Amino acid sequence: PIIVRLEDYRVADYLIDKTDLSFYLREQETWVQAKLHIRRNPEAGEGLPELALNGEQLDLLEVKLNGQLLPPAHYQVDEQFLRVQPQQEGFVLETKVRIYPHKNTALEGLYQSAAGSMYCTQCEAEGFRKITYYLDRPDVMSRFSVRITADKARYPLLLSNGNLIESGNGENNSEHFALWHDPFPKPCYLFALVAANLSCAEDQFITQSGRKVTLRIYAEPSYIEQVGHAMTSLKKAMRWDEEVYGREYDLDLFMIVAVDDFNMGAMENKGLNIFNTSCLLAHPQTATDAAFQRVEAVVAHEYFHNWSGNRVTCRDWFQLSLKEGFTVFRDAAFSADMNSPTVKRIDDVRLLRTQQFAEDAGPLAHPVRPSSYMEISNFYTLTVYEKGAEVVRMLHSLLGAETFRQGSDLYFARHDGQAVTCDDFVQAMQDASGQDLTQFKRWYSQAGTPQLAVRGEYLAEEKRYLLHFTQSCPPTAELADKQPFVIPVKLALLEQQGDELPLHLTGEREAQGTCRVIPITKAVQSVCFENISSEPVPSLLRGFSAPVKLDFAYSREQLCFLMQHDADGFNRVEAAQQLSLQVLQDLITQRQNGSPWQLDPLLIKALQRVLTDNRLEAAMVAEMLSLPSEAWLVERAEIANIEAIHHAREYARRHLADALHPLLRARYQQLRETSRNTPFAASAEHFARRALQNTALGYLMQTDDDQVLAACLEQFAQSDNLTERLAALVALVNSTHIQEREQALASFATQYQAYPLVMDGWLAVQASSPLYGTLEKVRELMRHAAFNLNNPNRARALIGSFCNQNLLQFHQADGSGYRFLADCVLQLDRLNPQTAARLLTPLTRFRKYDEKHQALMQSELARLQQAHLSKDVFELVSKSLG
Ligand code: BAL
Ligand code: ZN
Repeated sequence: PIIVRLEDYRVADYLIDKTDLSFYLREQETWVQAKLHIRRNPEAGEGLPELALNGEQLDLLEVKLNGQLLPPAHYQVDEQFLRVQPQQEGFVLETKVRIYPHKNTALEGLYQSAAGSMYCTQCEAEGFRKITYYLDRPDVMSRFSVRITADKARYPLLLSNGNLIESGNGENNSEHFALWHDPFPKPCYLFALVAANLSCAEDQFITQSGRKVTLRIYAEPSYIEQVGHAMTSLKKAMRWDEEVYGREYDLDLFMIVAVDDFNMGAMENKGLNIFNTSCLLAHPQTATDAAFQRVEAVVAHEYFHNWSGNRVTCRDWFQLSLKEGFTVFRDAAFSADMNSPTVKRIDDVRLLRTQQFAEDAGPLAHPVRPSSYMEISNFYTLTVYEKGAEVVRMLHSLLGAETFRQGSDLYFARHDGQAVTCDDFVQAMQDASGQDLTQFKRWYSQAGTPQLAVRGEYLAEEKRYLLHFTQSCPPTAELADKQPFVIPVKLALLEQQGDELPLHLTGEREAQGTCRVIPITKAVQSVCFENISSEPVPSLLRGFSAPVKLDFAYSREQLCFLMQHDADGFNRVEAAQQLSLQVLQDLITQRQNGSPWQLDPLLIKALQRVLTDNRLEAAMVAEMLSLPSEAWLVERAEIANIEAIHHAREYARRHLADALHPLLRARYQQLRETSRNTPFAASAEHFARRALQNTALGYLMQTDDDQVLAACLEQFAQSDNLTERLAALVALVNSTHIQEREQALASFATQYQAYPLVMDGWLAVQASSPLYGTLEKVRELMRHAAFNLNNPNRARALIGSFCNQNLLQFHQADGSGYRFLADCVLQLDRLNPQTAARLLTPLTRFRKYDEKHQALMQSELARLQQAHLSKDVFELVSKSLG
């Protein structure tokens, strides 16, 4: 495959001012006619070069130039391009092609979902070229008119972007048509089409300038009862974007369509978002609290793209983080405002630290703005999205909220209607703030997770406290020697009572507040605080103010102190996590050395205090009680011994459960009682209650207490919501109560067989269970009616959960888990390369394991390399093997 490089970027030779498309959707084939009003790009230089339109998997039927049929000798067509030699600066090119949406299992371009009951599209990044010949690149923006003709009875609903201009009967009586026009020029990756028979939920929104916008969410009739939360979320997001960013919606109609078969979570097509049902449907009985929060976040994310992505888009795909990093940052701030900001931040940092840090440390590490790719679909990564959002978040911290808003206003005003770069975004922030952000931009070009080592030094006689910072960043494929980053460190100093000290830096006239953001810009840098009368405990990197690995040698007593006193909620929980991490690392070493278990009683005491502190919010208690995940323990290890990690963590859970039993039980009973007597609500308070209740239940089920089993069964049978029911099921599946477990699994399957998304949970629970989700069980479930390899959600729920959540079984010493994944990837690659490539991730993380495991993982990658692979999987395999 060809490697595409950022340095080779050139402006397009031609532009397409107007795009008129006609679709004829017929049973076994679809015809697409395109009429493109093309002109020479004045920025591209002299002369009339050849026009090369992208096109893949298209049967070309006809080409016309300025209305004249072009004989085949006057154009060239191959598997990737249609080439024509223009004779004028401006001309009209028409093509007619035939495509086969019913055979499209890759779910890119135009395809049929839900067993053929609907047509839908996914064009980002390069799916449009599978629909018609076009300049499929984001810097070519065009005004689209789209005419769709299809069978009236089967597809009564015909949708595209923008406004409906006309509709009526087709030439053929059984058919009808709709004509849509989108007044906003857009790149073709934002094109969308839907033809289906769906129900609709309708609402409206009055914008800040008083315009009425009609809101429609379309879903299968059996799903329509589950879209209310999405609609509420949409209206909240529209209001929030006006209030926080001054962004108003710009069309009279905003539509969302839910589809079953979708590679991504959702897609921000102009005026016509298409959503994976997993990110749109939410009803208490069929969606967990996590799903409620995901729906709210993704609905907002796609809506926010209308400005950060659509009105201002990317010049090329290397700039993907321009829209994704910024939009993830925006949706995270929205979710924080709608729910608990601390919990939201903890969740985001957890994902970043386990998954993105692992990506940064593996063979697929790449900068937030990558410099080359074979297949752009492989770059919809945690680095581009999550680390990209952290980069924007750091700008927000460094500039302050007000100046950041001025920068964002300037960015939107300056670039509205344009396709721009990450540099343009930073430039707007620089111009608005007057701060030189040249060094800051290294975050976009250097991959790898920086390490930030910090040492405190107290000078009693001088009443000074110094913090010595040393930053470094491991080499990655694109760059060995990294230049220092700008690392904003938000910090406070706590005196012995736990109060924050005034922060007076040497050289300043007076103290400025008690919590500050200090930019660390050099490889080695010290910061000195004046008037410190006794040695403080620093609260560093508050709210995780930079995506770095912080290393400060906290004693366990200091961590207990921070757990009790830190005013920063994130760091308070972080202290608990760091304490648990230290204790677990002791246990892992004990397991590896064959020495007896010795769990540091300090952790028990600290958690007892957490459970008895009545002022502590339930959400905080739940977070502090949760032990670091196996994935995080892997990330923290030099060489991860999964067996030791798993058993050490299980030992800690059992030991803590016994030690905290009375407190956990009392708390559980009280919370379950409240849940029983309170109707479900999707609110932060309810999420927190259920989180703590379920955490307590998880611990309690580690103990031999028949009353706990009874309580678990009661919760499973009587809860009014899926969060409680599923948590009880997880506890049962991971218990030794075989009969109860089997009964629960069977009754769950009967109850929810008509709800594929709930059955995904059922598959995932079994695949994730180290006791139960053995490989044989997973293979058996692949033959279950609830599973279907063609559907990405099912593949992720079963295969993805086994390989990512069930580390003990996946990393079995005989390599059977690795072989299983490689087999699945091979099979899926023939159907859906994007999803196959995504599933492969765990095999690419081999660097973390011992030689034996590494060899087994690499031999599966090598086996894959011998096969006929898609570009997607080939790129990951070849880069992993180096
Ligand atoms: N643009 C692809 C899906 C998303 O990030 O919104
Ligand atoms: Zn996005």
